[in-house]
Amino acid sequence: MNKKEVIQALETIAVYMEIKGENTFKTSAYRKAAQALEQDERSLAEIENPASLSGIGKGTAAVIQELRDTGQAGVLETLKADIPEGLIPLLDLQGLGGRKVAKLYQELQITDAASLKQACESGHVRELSGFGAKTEEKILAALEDAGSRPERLPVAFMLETAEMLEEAIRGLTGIKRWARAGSLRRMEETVKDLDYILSVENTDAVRTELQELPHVSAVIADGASKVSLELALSYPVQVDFRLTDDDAFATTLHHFTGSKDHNVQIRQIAKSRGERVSEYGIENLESKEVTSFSSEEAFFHYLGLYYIPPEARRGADETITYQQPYETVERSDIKGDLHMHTTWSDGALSVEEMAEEVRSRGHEWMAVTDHSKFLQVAHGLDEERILRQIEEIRRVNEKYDDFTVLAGIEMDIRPDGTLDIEDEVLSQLDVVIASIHSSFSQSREDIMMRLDAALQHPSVNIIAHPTGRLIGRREGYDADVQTLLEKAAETGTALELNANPNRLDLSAAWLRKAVETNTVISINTDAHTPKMLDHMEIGTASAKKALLQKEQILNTRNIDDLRAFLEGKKERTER
Ligand code: DGT
Ligand code: CA
Ligand code: CA
Ligand code: ZN
Repeated sequence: MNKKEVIQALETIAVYMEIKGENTFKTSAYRKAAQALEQDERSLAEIENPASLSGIGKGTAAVIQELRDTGQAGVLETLKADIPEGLIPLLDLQGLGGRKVAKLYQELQITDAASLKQACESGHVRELSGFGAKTEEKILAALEDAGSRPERLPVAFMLETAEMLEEAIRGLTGIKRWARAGSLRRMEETVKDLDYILSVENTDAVRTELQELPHVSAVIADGASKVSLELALSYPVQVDFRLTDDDAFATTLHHFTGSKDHNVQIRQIAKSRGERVSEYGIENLESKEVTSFSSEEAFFHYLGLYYIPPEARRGADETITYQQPYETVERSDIKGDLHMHTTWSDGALSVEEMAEEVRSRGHEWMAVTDHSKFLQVAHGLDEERILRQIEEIRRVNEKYDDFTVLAGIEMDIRPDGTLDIEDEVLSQLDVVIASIHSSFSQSREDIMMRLDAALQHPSVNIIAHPTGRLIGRREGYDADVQTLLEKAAETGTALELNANPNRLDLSAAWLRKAVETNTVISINTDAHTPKMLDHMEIGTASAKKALLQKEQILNTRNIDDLRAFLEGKKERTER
């Protein structure tokens, strides 16, 4: 386990103990230990003896070591076994936390969503001290929300589901080739159901095998060309498998990749040539002859088009763009990542460990951009700690001659429009990211005033997550994105394409506008853990959807060109 995971486990232990009714002395020992770890700038590997930290006693130190070395802890496992399973999801309900759930369990013997609902409806919950009629109402509303599946789920959730499923698909026999299709292949922000195309020889055998996949809770359809299943996960998820012979694989894949609007355009192109496209191939309407294709690429070529990446099949202008050779951006064009966190704020690894992780992904440069002091929950850095961190970053950077570690900060733009860090310190950093993490409900005017303060500042290079949304969960703040795009271009500031699949702002539609305004885009993972560095793949897919080209994307530059961009803003403002 890395530091972030250990801190989470310690907090979970505290909550579970609270639910069980253990005394506050015990629970607060775990909370204190979590805090002590959080406050320390070193990663877990670097803290040899956790008991040496103030706030960590012998007992909790042993638990930390156990978690670090084995990924598990005896106390936590025992607690999990003791607590009714149904209570755990209640902890995530809006308005409920450890203390409230503990009370519900201990005083009303509530053990799951059903018993909670019943207690609310019969008015028992409002009688508990610290609860009231309003709380009761809110709990009922939250229970309702949690029970129903939204029609479309965030791509982050569906990607995880798909990866789990594909692990199993790879183990199936009798499949010649297979591919993702539908909205997930197109990397839409939200996805309704999963689609796969399978090239099979013996349909019957595969049909049976599919129904034995893990988590299958219902068979919705079971035919010779289509098997639809329902998986029971934290939400029910439908998966459509199209079974085809190998000759029709490419056209079936194209057909069921969509989008619907893209397919309409393709059909029109064929029609104008006296042909008809179907999932089985392209039919000449006169001779009735059907041509099949070995790949989607061959299919597009036949229609006079270059290969259109699935992400770009929006039914916008892609069938015009791809009449000529056209290059968007590929993962292999990406040379670095400018937004990530370390144990100095709320990240999982130290500067040095993070550098190793980024370098092992084939990158040439990176920037460490921890939070600034306004973000107290993330243990943000003040001026003094920034200066110390710069020294640390320079030390790590010295180790490499093929890799550059830049010193940066993710600085808060405070609610009143002031910037969180003094100019004198900002000017010593290589990269400054500015972002809004507070007062999201301000008027558009106030939000734009805040963003403008950052745009106009000579040291600010990037505005991070420029809308602040969380897909499926939170709308974000009210920014005038068009103006933001224009002003960013004017001032030599880049806007972030946040690669985290829960965020993905800017959206594809706005990125497409960025082509017109000629705004530089920085694809940033905003990684807090090493695994999150892999979100670069998702960010790149998002850029592809908008048909962005290499030149517009900061990450495709080599270190010298990157530095030229970063320093360009200072020079421009000094003129
Ligand atoms: P969603 O709503 O996130 O599942 O989006 P898609 O695009 O995956 O939609 P889906 O699963 O209904 O269908 C997959 C693709 O199949 C869709 O993009 C277009 C294509 N398609 C071709 N013919 C049909 C049809 O008759 N019905 C539907 N629903 N899709 C079709
Ligand atoms: Ca679908
Ligand atoms: Ca489908
Ligand atoms: Zn960040």
